[in-house]
Amino acid sequence: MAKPPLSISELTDRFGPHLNYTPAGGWQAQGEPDRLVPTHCCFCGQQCGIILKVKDNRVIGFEPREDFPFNRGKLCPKGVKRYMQNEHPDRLLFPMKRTDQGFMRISWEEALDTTVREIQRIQQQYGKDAFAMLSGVSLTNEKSYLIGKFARLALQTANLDYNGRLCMVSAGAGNKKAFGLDRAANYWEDIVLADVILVTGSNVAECSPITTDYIWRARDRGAKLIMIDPRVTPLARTADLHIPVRSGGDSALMNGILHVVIERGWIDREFIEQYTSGFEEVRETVRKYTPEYAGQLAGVDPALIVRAAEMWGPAKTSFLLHARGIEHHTKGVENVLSCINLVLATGRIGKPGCGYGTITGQGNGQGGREHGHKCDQLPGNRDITNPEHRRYIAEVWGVAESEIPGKGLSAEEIMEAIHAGEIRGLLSICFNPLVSLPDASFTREALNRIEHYTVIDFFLSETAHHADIVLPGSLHEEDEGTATSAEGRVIRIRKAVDPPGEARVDWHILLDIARRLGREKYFSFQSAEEIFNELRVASRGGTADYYGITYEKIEQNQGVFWPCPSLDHPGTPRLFEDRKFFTPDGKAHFHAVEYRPPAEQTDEEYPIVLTTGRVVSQYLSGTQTRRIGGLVDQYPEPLVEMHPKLAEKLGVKTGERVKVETRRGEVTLNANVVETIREDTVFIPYHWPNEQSANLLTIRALDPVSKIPEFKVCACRVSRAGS
Ligand SMILES: Nc1nc2c(c(=O)[nH]1)N[C@H]1C(S)=C(S)[C@@H](COP(=O)(O)OP(=O)(O)OC[C@H]3O[C@@H](n4cnc5c(=O)[nH]c(N)nc54)[C@H](O)[C@@H]3O)O[C@H]1N2
Ligand SMILES: Nc1nc2c(c(=O)[nH]1)N[C@H]1C(S)=C(S)[C@@H](COP(=O)(O)OP(=O)(O)OC[C@H]3O[C@@H](n4cnc5c(=O)[nH]c(N)nc54)[C@H](O)[C@@H]3O)O[C@H]1N2
Ligand code: SF4
Ligand SMILES: [Mo]
Repeated sequence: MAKPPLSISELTDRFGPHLNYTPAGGWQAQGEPDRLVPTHCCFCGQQCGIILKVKDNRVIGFEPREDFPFNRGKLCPKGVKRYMQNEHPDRLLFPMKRTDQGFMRISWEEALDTTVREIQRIQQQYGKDAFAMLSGVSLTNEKSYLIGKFARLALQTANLDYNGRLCMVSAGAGNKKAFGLDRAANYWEDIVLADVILVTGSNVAECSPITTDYIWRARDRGAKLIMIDPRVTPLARTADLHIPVRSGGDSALMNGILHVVIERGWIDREFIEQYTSGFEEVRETVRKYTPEYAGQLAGVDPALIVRAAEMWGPAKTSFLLHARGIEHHTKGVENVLSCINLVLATGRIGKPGCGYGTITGQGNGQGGREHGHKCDQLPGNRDITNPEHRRYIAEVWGVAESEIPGKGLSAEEIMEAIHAGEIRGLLSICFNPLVSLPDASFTREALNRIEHYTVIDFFLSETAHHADIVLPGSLHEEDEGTATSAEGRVIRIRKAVDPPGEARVDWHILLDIARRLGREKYFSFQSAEEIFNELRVASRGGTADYYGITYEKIEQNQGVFWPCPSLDHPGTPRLFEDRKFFTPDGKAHFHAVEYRPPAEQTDEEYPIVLTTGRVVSQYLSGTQTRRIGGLVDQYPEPLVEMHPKLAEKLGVKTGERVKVETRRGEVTLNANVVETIREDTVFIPYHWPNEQSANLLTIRALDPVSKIPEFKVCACRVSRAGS
């Protein structure tokens, strides 16, 4: 018997409200598209190619792009549903101000006037740096560049930072130290040619799903796969070797692997001598990291360390990939350097099938970390404290060098300064810190203290609830631009539709604020391409050199890999082929790394390791994906993953409530009892707000170099709820 039709509300729950259900039954045909717009997914750093189907200024559907060389027709569940944000009823359609009765619609005039008046009041009263800006790298390169310039020349504040501070900065700092340049060393085709692939701290199948395809293609050729993770993630279940490191043990573990590689003579002496520096110190340092000692520090069987060395050491080609699992630590930079040491010691970089890379996170996690919206950075990945770099950018911008503020506070430090009353005002775009910063109760306290807060977003995020003024910005497909993928490939994001209602293109809003601040002469851009052309010049001669990349060239070549220093340069898919590195002496640098414990270790009171991360169907703070019915269905609420032995001790089963407590706070969630996690560890995905927020538990401890928070390890206790 045919099932009765679902009610409208059931349909909306299941599929989201964008599809027009006709009471007569079935879906209303959306008709044939009048335009097809090739562009890219707005979510992760893989930047899969998609085609949006557009009819009457509405996105009515989409197809994956078969022609785009990275994903070749593949997409993950988020990519498939991304276009459902388009006509979502939660889209912000007009500016609003917060009143005692809730948010009230206001005019753009009033919204912008209030924002500018408050910026000026706060800066006059407390100084320029008392007004901060936070930004994000779901934004295009054009917007990232513009925001760097906007904060320095329109707001004239030093305090600009971005959400990549929670994401890419440990890798960035490690890459710069070792190679003098911050990008994956290879395009992903080199993964396919590797004989051994070592992946650490990355849940590839759920978080960079299309990378799985490259690893599988390598394995079809016989490649071996080593996965290092406290959980047996979906890809790890198929690995040749899985090492269940205890969160925080990575630098010891990598030192242990290198110890064995050196002892067995698997190093590349010629490469080390000619092209690197610092090896002797590393050799000295890892001498004591025997498999037994390293295994004890990392909480793993020493035999696994030996096995990993035996797989990596003699291989002819290899690829090492890592992600936030090793980077979200108070020693994130050291963890990254310990991985790079292994790659350099075996000399397997800059050749076909020989490579290294961090898997970037947000859509433009790569490009967004190059063009100057980091607190310590100017465009082209220049250093804001370097006088020569400052002079160059001052010239491009047409200002005196002294007009460019100095190094500002990093994202978490900005929140701490707001909490301390040192920063009084904030403008944020593309960042949801209440959900994504550690120690959410502290963040909430800070937001409650702020004197003025303006947000630019297309949905009312949890943080935006604290804003005084909300400005409706643009979705990915409502603006032109470029982004840079995990591979270092600069690609074109194309406009498909106009922003709905009174919503406006993000950068038009920034230009309007700059004009009202009396700084329009620095912001006369008429198009995204004009911004890009200035970015090209600003990046010229920097390590992230985009000068030779144009919109036309990107379109003709399915993307261009930077560095691309001149118009006739084809781009650089594989770095370091000429054995030249971008450090001052042209060599790759080893860095000796001693193991340090995490900021908070387990003890009698808090005996369990808490680690946090992601699930395939949700994205970051969830503002976008918690609004898409089909994705919510896949994983509707955060679960506490735990091993059956721990569950038995606590007397809980899957689906029963457990309380997880740390020194910062507590949450009560359902247990998910799985054999794929260490017995001493629990894992909670962080995509949910309020009482379901994993970040109520996490610790505000930062890496001293990169200033990334230690999301991946703190101490907790777990109990049956109500007991
Ligand atoms: N579905 C989905 N995909 C995404 C995102 C998303 O939110 N959802 N976000 C994007 C972004 S911005 C990012 S940054 C990436 C993140 O991508 P990943 O870094 O792959 O994702 P995470 O879940 O944060 O962490 C990865 C793994 O680290 C492990 N881990 C925890 N502690 C340690 C440790 O001490 N050592 C080691 N070796 N491993 C550890 C966890 O068990 C987890 O499996 O994903 C991108 N893609
Ligand atoms: N416990 C724990 N916490 C974590 C992590 C973890 O693993 N564990 N991971 C960290 C990592 S790696 C990351 S990257 C951060 C991410 O943390 P956030 O950056 O705070 O997360 P998003 O959800 O991307 O928030 C971005 C906001 O920008 C909006 N937005 C997206 N695109 C655009 C755009 O084009 N224009 C405008 N105007 N707005 C836009 C979205 O609607 C959303 O409200 O979270 C970090 N927090
Ligand atoms: S892998 Fe990333 S870019 Fe590709 S469809 Fe999924 S979320 Fe989008
Ligand atoms: Mo990230």
